[in-house]
Amino acid sequence: MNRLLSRLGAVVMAIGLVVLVVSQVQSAVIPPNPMMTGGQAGELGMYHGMISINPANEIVVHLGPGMSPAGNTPELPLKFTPDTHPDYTDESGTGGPDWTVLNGRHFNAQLGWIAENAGTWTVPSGSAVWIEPISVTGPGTLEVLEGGQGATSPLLPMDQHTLDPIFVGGQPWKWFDRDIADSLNPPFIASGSGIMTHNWYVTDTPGLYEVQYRIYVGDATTGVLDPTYTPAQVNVAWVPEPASTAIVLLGTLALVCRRGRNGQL
Ligand SMILES: [Cu+2]
Repeated sequence: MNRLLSRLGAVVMAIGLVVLVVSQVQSAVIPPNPMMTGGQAGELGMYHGMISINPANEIVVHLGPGMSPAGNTPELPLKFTPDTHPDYTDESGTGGPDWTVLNGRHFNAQLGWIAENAGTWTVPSGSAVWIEPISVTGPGTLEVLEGGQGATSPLLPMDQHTLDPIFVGGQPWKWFDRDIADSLNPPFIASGSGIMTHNWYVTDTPGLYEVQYRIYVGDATTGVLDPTYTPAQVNVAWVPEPASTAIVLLGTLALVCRRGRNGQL
């Protein structure tokens, strides 16, 4: 009887091990998404460019921290998650993104574009609000991959990210399309905070990156600027997380010392 029980125990343990291994293989590993994770490890908190248009047809953008379920108060510069993060999985089989594009790379998705005072302003039918990088500086290449839009958008629900490259060659990217907003159910007006989009900033060369954006109203298809609206400009910066910041600081110090010797300061 005892032998039977111990054999039974061994079989149960073996099944348990198989279940454990299979579940580990199948479990999704997704990056810390500041806009939807609720305190997931590595979640840095949202940082927003809050966009509105005032009665004088001027675009107004306020930069500031958004919600952080982990209790963080994010501020500029935003912090890249280092390339030592876990290997993320391809979720395209279940309708999600293929997160493997982030593996082995430094990335950040804290910056979200969001409507301020949604419902109190709009643009004409056929028009859209576009975001355009007019200056990008940094030690390497900064790629931007398209993230998910607000939960009320039929284009890109919050949990769906195309991860398509955007801003390629300085191209503008459409954030708010009047006619799509009008077709929303519930309508854009009722969504309160409006359409939120967090794109993914990715690089293989960590360091200080600064992007100057122009936010303007233009044709919803061509992106050609409508001069009856005054564009806004904002600057956003990214640096490595503190662990790797020391290396960058050392590099900067070395550069300052060298410049000092050369009399260039
Ligand atoms: Cu957000």
